[in-house]
Amino acid sequence: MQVKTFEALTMNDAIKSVKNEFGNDAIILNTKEKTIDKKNKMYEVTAAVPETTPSAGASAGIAAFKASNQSSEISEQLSSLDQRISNLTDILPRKSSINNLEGGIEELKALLLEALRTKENHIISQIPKSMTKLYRQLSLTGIDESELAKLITYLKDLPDPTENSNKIPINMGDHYQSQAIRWMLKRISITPKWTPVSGTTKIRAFVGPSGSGKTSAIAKLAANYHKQHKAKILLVSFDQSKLGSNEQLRLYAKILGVQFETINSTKDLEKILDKNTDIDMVFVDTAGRSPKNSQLIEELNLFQESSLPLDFHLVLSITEKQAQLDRAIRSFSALGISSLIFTKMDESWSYGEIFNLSTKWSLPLSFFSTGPRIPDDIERASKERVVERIFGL
Ligand SMILES: Nc1nc2c(ncn2[C@@H]2O[C@H](COP(=O)(O)OP(=O)(O)OP(=O)(O)O)[C@@H](O)[C@H]2O)c(=O)[nH]1
Ligand SMILES: [Mg+2]
Repeated sequence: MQVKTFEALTMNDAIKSVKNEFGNDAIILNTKEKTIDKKNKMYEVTAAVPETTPSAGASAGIAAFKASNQSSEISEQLSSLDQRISNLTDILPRKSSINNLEGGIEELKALLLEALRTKENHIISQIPKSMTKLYRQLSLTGIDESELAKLITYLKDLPDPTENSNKIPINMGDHYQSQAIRWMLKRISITPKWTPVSGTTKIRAFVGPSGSGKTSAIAKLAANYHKQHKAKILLVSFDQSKLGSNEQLRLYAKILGVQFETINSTKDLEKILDKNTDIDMVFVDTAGRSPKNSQLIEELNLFQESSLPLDFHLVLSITEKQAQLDRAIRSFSALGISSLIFTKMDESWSYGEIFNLSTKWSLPLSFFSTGPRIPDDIERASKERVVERIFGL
């Protein structure tokens, strides 16, 4: 209970003050008349009000009541919000569990790496010490695990060279390297030379992913066969992919002084060859096709339907990842690939992919492009060159 004494010059004013401050529930406890001087008097009213009752006048009381009502609504809403938030935090992973998860992933990574290391160490531990340098070197140059496993088995099965060495010391590391080179040489296949035969027209279409070096390779080969073999060359562009896409080859043909034609169909080529029966070699340049777009690759099938004796040669840049190159071979193999041409050999550090892919797909190698210069930067593929690059000889 709150008790207070109110003073006023009239009793009425004193009661009003009580009502204003304590409201209608105020209880008058006492009234007193006080003489100030001869003329003036003061009235004192002592009133009390319960603690819960609104503590101001009527309007203040209503306002206070409303405010208390609103605040109870707000506090209800707040508590439901609180509940929802606490439900959400129950569902959401706590920081500690995220930390645990991250820790778990790190642990898994470490385990995986450890497993890989153990696997490699296991393979290495299984092979004689004199073979480990060779294993690591070939692994670094990109030779596939499965090929390496085959090589190691082959090397292990070889007769011990020290038995017939007449006590002359043998460097086993060198021995295994030369045996590995022989093993590789046997497994790489190279196309027969593209020697022009007079009276026959050989048509070769260069296909491959965009920018792999098809047009450049054709220009280089045309220049070389034209100059060195005096072959009658026809350069054909079957590339309507973009405006002016034929122009690059047209220009090369002009510089080299060889015939150039553009075609839109195999019929066009048949007509051109009917009129030019003395042509020895035809190089057909095609638009770059993404291995992802099988429809574009299938378009080239129309060459199969014609009676023209045409071979497809897949031009691949060695700077691409092996998975990408593998995908390209898979996609273009529907055409029936006769050989692989690897370009940008000057821009790569690892050559194991050449061995992996040609052996995996049993595809012979025909040419290596060793730089951008036309006509110099091209060479006929050879087993020795592959091995030389792989072993860094
Ligand atoms: N460093 C290097 N660059 C090369 C080699 N071969 C081609 N190039 C460059 O690669 C780029 C593309 O060569 P192109 O011959 O136009 O390739 P493409 O396959 O005909 O390209 P698209 O017709 O667009 O599919 C050019 O800048 C060439 O100079 C090579 O062996 N080494
Ligand atoms: Mg091109």
